[in-house]
Amino acid sequence: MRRVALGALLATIVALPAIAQMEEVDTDGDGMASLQELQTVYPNLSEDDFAMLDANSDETLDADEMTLGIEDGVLATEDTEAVDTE
Ligand SMILES: [Ca+2]
Ligand SMILES: [Ca+2]
Repeated sequence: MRRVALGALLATIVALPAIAQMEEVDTDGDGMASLQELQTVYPNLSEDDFAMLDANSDETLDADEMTLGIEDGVLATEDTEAVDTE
C-alpha cells in the first residue's frame, strides 16, 4: 500500500509546518487558532470550511485540526498557492 505510506509520510512532513503556522496564526497567544485569526492568514477560508475543520466544535482549531486543514488543502498557504520565486 504505497499510498498509505506516502500519506503517513506526508502527514509527518506537514505536522511541523502546522505548528509553525499556529505560531503565526495565533495572534492572541492562547494556543488555538480562531476563525478570525485564521482569516488573517487565509483570507479565502470560509466559515463552512472552518466548521468542517473544527472537529470538536469548540470554535477554534488546535494544531491537529490545523494539520488536517493543511493536508486537505483547505488551509493553503500563499507560498504554495502562488509561487513567487525571487
Ligand atoms: Ca488564538
Ligand atoms: Ca477545535
